[in-house]
Amino acid sequence: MAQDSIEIVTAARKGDRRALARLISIVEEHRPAASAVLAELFPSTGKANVVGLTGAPGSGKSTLSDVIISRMRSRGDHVAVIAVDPSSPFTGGAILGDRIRMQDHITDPGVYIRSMGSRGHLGGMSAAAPKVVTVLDGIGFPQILIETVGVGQAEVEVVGEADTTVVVVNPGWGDAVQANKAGLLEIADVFVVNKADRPGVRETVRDLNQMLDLGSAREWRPPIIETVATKAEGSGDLMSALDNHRAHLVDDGHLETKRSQRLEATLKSALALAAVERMANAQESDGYQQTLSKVTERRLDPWSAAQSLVEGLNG
Ligand SMILES: Nc1nc2c(ncn2[C@@H]2O[C@H](COP(=O)(O)OP(=O)(O)O)[C@@H](O)[C@H]2O)c(=O)[nH]1
Ligand SMILES: [Mg+2]
Repeated sequence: MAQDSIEIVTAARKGDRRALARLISIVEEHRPAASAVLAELFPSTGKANVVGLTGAPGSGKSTLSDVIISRMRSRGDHVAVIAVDPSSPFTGGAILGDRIRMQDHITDPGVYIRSMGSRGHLGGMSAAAPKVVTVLDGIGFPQILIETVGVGQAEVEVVGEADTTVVVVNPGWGDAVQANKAGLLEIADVFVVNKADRPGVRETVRDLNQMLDLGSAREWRPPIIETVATKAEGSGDLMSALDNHRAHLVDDGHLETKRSQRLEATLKSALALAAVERMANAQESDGYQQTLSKVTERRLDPWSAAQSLVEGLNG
């Protein structure tokens, strides 16, 4: 088993995309081979630049991802994309105007796109995301993009895996306010006002600036970039903003701190999950039925019963 999974890792490192897809499924679905895969890959992680994009459905995240992919590819970098957005064209659901360009990327061996369902993972998507990032980083992708809808807490947490978080809003009354309410203001490293070909750009930029002024002082003030993703307008500014944020993180040692904190958070949630799994095993132990009978017969209280079952596991 372990040997098999190491062979899959080796194949994936050589560029075998089917092997990579298998690795991701293994860790996502928490299959028995997951431990060996993660143990093998983890030591080579910490090299990728991870960029998260979040914002309301339809704000243009996928179109922007497409633009960013093109820019990164023209620099020669390989790019992996994790699309958590259920409305994403990457999922093959919606067929959008940018389909043709997207197909270019799909056939580009330097781009790997993987969609992640928001259900069906043990511990939820936020537990699966760090593992998927570990696989992509460990395989050697220098650039990882995570696209997610900025609505639910879980989705926002997934973006927490990113070194740089881009929050996408659109021009129009109240969009910036909505983003603020969804908790996106605090997590933004870069704001993008996409669809800048539409009216209301100035107002939206002003709203964002006002909200940033009202917030607590930060070492990094998120720049506000205007883009028309469908025409790749503003893509140069966006790439500069991403580079500047990256440089800020690296220069002042923030990247190390951020990553250490993220690893601690991952350890804590992995620990909680491991505990839950272990406790679930307790329900299958020999003593469980006996203990349950004692509880239903009111000979033993449920709290002491739980305690003794947990103690029974140690050994
Ligand atoms: N007018 C205009 N439309 C855009 C722009 N960017 C994206 N769109 C369109 O907005 C729609 C949603 O874009 P998509 O990237 O799928 O949004 P997502 O749901 O956030 O990923 C698509 O029809 C895009 O073609 C833009 O800058 N201007
Ligand atoms: Mg999308």
